[in-house]
Amino acid sequence: MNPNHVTQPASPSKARQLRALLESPELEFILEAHNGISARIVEQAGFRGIWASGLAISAQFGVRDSNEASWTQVVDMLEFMSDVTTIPILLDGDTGYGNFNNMRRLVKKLEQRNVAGVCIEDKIFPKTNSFIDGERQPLADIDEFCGKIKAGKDSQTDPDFCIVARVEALIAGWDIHEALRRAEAYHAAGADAILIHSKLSRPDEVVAFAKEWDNRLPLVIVPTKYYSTPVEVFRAAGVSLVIWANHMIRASVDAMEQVSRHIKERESLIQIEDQIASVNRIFELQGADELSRAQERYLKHKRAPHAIVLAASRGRALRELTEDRPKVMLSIGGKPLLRRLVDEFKKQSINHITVVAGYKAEAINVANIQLRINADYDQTGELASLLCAADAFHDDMIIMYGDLLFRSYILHDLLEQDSEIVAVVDSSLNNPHTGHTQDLAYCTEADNRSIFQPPVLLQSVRDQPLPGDRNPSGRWIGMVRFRNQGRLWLDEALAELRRREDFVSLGMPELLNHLIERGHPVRVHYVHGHWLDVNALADIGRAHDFTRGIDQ
Ligand code: SPV
Ligand code: MG
Repeated sequence: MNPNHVTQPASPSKARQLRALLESPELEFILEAHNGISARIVEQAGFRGIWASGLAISAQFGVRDSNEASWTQVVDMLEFMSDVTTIPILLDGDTGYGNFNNMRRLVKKLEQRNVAGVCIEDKIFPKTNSFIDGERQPLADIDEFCGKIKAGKDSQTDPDFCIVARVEALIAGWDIHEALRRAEAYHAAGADAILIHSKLSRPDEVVAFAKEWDNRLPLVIVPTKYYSTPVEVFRAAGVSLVIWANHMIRASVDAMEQVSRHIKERESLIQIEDQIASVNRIFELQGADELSRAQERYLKHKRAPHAIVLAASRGRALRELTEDRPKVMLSIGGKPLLRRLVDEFKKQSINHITVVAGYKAEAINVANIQLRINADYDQTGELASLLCAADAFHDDMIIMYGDLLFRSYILHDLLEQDSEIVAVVDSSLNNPHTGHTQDLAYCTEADNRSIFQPPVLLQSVRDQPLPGDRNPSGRWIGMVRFRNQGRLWLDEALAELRRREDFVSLGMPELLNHLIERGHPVRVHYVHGHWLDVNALADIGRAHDFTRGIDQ
């Protein structure tokens, strides 16, 4: 047989799994859960089934176990529980929430939510928990209850869906004969299993019932009151399934009471932090990993670039304004330059932002950035700073000077370009909003300011005009994007430039020129004004005006 054609058997349906638990010759156990997270915990603990307890679900809603929560609210909760688990859920369906007709609709809705079965008890709607005045609770008319079982069985579409008939005769103070009479009637009506309930602290009546019942149908028990009985006793009595019915809700209530009291009294989290589940554990239970994997798979094409911001210099020309902070922490229009830059990145969904700081790095307190430090900032240039962020290099990244202010569309439009390297060049050489940068850009074509401009390549970036009568086409604004192959060219260029003796004095223009000399195309993305950089005192006023324009 071709091994490639060996298929894994599909895992059995949840209803089939529940049926297998009920019908297996072994003693099986299921544990209560009351919401999505507790259901997940029960499955992860190794249980092969979940008891969706009426007591626990009503308790987690903060209401009584007296049908105060509507049945649709219960079913909504079951949907969450069912969606996050692979093991079967047996719903504690109280009395079926009404008559035979309500039971039909309940079964239909449970099957739609992949709930494996329902247990209904022979009491009257609205019911009360069996442990509250159980002996005073009237039992259902046997024929009426049998009709409900039949209606449920007739409306299920999956033959494995299970209906467990719960006999409350012992709870209500009747004897074992009444319990047996009812169990037999429910059996005849089509029930898949009988749950015999007892509120005694010893298992005697349950064991006596089991003996008489003699496995005519699988037998289910709930040893909440006779909890000290060793399970061997149940095994010997031929019980099929034990329901640990309320222990997750009780455990969580106890934990929540202790923690809330502690935090209230101490006004501190220090003692408590290690005693409770970590936030990461919560993420784990929510399946955060699966979402990350799905994002990798489905959002790949949208993966946002990383950003690297060069922000190591003091900005000496700004004099005392930068005495206690680097230039990027100057407040312009009420916000530090770097905060503005980070906001611009975030607007474009760029959340991985690495800032290379140097001068007064400790004064940088902008959230959502990763900081790298160029300790030699006053002896070195931009490329040395760039190398400090080499660990954050990415196959799609924007490198930018930290003192830039620009309108959002500039970065947005840069992200629309799909070349390997794209440099943003401002063609408005006389732009009054432009600072004194001398990064003059010589390009293969001037900006014709039309959308039909053929591709333009950068030829060089200079801080002085070239001799002769050739005019620069604009200024490189200090923003460049490297993608895919472009990132590899960047790595290679940096490795080569590093070997130069004057490496420590090199800046970004030398890097661009080196790439061009190596024959790598650096595409030009033209803009026309709408940006400035802050280099000198005179720029500050302009920067304030500029931000007034964009903050409105
Ligand atoms: C429940 O868990 O809601 C039950 C079992 O019905 S008991 O509370 O023991 O009646
Ligand atoms: Mg109940």
